[in-house]
Amino acid sequence: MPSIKRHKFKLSNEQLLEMFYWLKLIRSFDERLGILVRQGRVRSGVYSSIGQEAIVVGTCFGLRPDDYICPLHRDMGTFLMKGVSPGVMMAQMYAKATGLSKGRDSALHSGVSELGIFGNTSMLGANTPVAAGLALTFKLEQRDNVVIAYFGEGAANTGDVHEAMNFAAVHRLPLVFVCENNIYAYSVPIEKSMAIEDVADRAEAYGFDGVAINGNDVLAVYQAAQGAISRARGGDGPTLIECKTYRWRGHSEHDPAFYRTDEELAMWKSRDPLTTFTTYLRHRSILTDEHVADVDARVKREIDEAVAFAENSPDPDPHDGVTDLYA
Ligand SMILES: Cc1ncc(C[n+]2csc(CCOP(=O)(O)OP(=O)(O)O)c2C)c(N)n1
Repeated sequence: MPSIKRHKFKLSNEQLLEMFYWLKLIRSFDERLGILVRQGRVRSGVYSSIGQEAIVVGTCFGLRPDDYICPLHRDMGTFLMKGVSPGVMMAQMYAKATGLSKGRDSALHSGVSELGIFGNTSMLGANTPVAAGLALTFKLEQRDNVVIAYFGEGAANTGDVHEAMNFAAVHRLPLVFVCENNIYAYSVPIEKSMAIEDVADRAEAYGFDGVAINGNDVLAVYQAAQGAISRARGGDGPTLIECKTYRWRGHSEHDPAFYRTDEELAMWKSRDPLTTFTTYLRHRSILTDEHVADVDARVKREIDEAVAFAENSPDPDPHDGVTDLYA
């Protein structure tokens, strides 16, 4: 079986700087959301991805517009990277009429088919059989598109995920499974839900490659994702990439996360994906103080504008509650 680590996918300095921008934008968007929640401005549940941004950026970077993603509740950044504007995303979190679902749902249940985003449901893991269905469509229509299905290590233990992996393997579907292993499923630590070390080991049992990588290293994620994507496009079937990571905030903004220690959090903060990548770019003289100031200013402006857009957007019209329904 070919190894997903065999190939090296080159990135230009411009692309590396673009990755830096995305990491910063997603981090800052999440930080601002945390503040807005405390100010009572946000109506949606907020599931911060701070600390996990390298997974989103490393997997979405270079995806084609007509490739599909099936994100999980923590993957707000994938929406931004797939082309949803920060303003519309913020309006979604405010449940305003200008948001993705026009104020109908909380947070990340919306999809945008023109952008290749399939909205998730609250049943965790249930997005993976849907992703397999999408990938089957691509295969039947002989399109060389791929699907990325994201799920947590908690969701990895649901029956849906096992069925999706088996089905994807049998039909050699163009599907990349990305497990965001952040150690906790809400308050449940991984050792209380799995008897093995790596979720990635399960792939072999279904008949495809699985790899466990440092999910806080955006370049490691990118290399693994590109390998898996190119194999999927080439008809070689699915891959499982397990990204080891950690969420800095609680499960959601209403969770103070008393179930973990300050020392553990401090240790993971020392592995900050943004700081690590910044150091890498600086060492290679790709990133200068001027670049950092430019990106910071751009990101701040974009988020300020997004907040202003959401604040100034109308609330949904109650009559719209019965439009766009299927009977
Ligand atoms: C099928 C299902 N079981 C239980 C829940 C309740 N629940 C909501 S979030 C959560 C933890 C999810 O952990 P994980 O899948 O690891 O993703 P993470 O939130 O850590 O990114 C649970 C158990 C759910 N939403 N769906």
